[in-house]
Amino acid sequence: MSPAELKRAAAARAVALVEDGMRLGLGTGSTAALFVALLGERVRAGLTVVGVPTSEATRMAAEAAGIPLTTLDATPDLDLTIDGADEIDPELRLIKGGGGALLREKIVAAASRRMVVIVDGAKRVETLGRFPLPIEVVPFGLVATTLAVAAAIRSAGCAGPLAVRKGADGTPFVTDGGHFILDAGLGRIPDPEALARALVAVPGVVEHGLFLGLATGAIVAEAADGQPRIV
Ligand code: ABF
Repeated sequence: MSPAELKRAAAARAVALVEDGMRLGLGTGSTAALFVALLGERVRAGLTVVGVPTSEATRMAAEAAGIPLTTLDATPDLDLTIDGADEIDPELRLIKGGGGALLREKIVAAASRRMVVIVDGAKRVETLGRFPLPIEVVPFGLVATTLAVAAAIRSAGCAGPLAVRKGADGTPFVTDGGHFILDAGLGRIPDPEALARALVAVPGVVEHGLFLGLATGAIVAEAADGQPRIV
């Protein structure tokens, strides 16, 4: 059973959570894209919802799927956000931002009464950190900010390489907000809350990919006897 099949199973289960009239946060990434496509089918069959996309990519996908969209300014109070993740631990703490959309994803998740994460079982970890932690920073003063981020990481008991994310053309990847991303290969984050506090204290850090206390539920699809099983 491929990761794509498992992602689709998780996305399908999430679509069943959507009720008529809901204001939805629409996540980013391949799993969230499957959710958007399936939600579009229900909208075309008569479901009434309105969505706030977490990225330009998701905005385009939702428009193509026929999902009515609004902005967070017009609809600042959302009922439910469905989004993917790069890692999830047993306390529903997440690493997100592998797709580069962590800033809008976090703003939208924080504006939602519920945030349900959709992932395949490979994303489940006991301790966060195997996936490099994305840290969004302003381009101004990049070297100074990188040094300060490295010190913050050490202060939280973590260690590992820190690299500016590059695009396919070798230039820095630029987020929807016009920022750069530092990817921190930490291996293990023993105290995510301490690391989050240390990172937000660094001038130049816009946001980081630790989503703590935001997810209210998770739909994890694992393979069991060749069939997806939701746990
Ligand atoms: C977004 O997409 C990101 O926060 C996360 O980095 C990524 C997960 O991607 P996928 O669903 O493609 O594995 O949710």
